[in-house]
This record gives sequence, structure tokens and C-alpha cells, in this order.
Amino acid sequence: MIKFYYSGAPNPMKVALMLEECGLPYEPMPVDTRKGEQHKPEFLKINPNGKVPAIVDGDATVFDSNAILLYLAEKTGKFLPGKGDKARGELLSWLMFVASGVGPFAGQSVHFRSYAPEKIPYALNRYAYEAQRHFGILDARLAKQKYMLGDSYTIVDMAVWGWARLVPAALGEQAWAQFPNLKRLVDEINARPAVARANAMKDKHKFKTEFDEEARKAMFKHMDVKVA
Ligand SMILES: N[C@@H](CCC(=O)N[C@@H](CS)C(=O)NCC(=O)O)C(=O)O
Repeated sequence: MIKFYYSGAPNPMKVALMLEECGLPYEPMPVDTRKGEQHKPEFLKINPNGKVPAIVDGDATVFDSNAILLYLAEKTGKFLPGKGDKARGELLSWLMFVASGVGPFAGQSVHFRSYAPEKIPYALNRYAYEAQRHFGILDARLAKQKYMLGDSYTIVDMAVWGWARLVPAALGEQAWAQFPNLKRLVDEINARPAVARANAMKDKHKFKTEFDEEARKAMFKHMDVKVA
């Protein structure tokens, strides 16, 4: 059975959605990042990057959410576009675009808006600008077609869902008005039974909610180390 190392954060929840969509049996393995469990030696053997999600499937260990989505799609043959170079090219491009652009810029925008100890106008504007630009590219594509790769729901839509749910946290409560097509996709995915099952799975474990000194030390190690 697949062991699924997770928390309720955006990257693990994309994988929870995929596991539920596929109906694959899995054992949830909570990693409470606010308690620093991602830095335990036994977890670092699974993901040397010390972050969730990760899975262990027999002798295969996979970390990084988009790699896991692709691994599970190839394993099951589900939620992949049709065969052919064109479809494969589009799948890889959009999956990497979410992994290397949407996720990191939206994540940093949330960080500088809500967690950084100082409000730094340059950083706030740079990450908000880039998050807005990336979400805008997704929205423009979804204005022309139902899903990211055309007519079928795929792992790219799941990857997009993971981060697009954070549009208000990255850009403010009013920001949805700029991305009506992206909002349509998020609302549609939110209504899927697999999302309800993924949320129910997550809610079975009581993750720490306070962002106290222990959480800060576990998640923002840079605050205690001078590099630059
Ligand atoms: N590129 C990785 C990023 C994983 C990541 O940043 N995970 C966050 C939760 S969304 C985490 O584990 N944070 C804990 C920490 O940074 O200590 C992926 O897509 O899986």
C-alpha cells in the first residue's frame, strides 16, 4: 500500500486529491511541519528536501508534488492527456509551469504578505506582480478551453487547483475578480467528491494550528541563520 506523507498545505493536498481521484488505497502518514517533523532523520531519508508531500510505493520513493502527480498518473494511466508528442509536450510544459512558476511565486507572495516580520514594499510588489502574472496566464488559457489541456480533466488541473485556491491569500480578497476562468475551474474541482474525501482524510489528523516559536523555528530556519 502507498504511504502518503502529507500535511494540509497546498502541495500535499494536490496529491491527496489525485490519490482520491484514482481510488488508490493509501496509508496517510501525517507530518506536522509546525512541530518540525519534516526535519526528522527518518523523514529526510524519504525526502532529503524536508518538505511534504512524499510517497513510498513499494520500493519507489517519490517526493515533490508534481513529480508524484505524474508518477501516479503514469502508474494508473488516469488523468493524463491522450497519447502523442503534442499532448505529452503540453502536459510537461504546463506541469513544470505550475511547479516552477505558479507555486513558488504564489508561495512567496503569501509569505511576504502574511508571515514576513517586516512589510518590505519591494518584495511584496515583486511577488504579488509575479503571482498575478502567472495566475493571469492560467486564466487566459482557461478562457479558451474547459481544462488546462483541453476537454479532459488531468493532473495539470489538480496541480493548478492546489495553488489557485490560494489566490486570496497571495493577492488579497478582491483578487478573484481578475481570474473568472480560473475561479470556475477551482469551483468545479472543489465540488468533486474526491476533494471532500481528501479534506476528510486531512481532518482526521489534528495538525498543529498555532504559528508559535516552535513553528517559526521549524518552518523559517533562515531567520536564525545569517547567509547574506
Ligand atoms: N516543490 C515542493 C515544495 C514542497 C513544499 O514547499 N511543501 C511545504 C508545504 S506546501 C512544506 O513542507 N513546508 C514545510 C517547511 O518548509 O518546512 C513540492 O511541490 O512538493
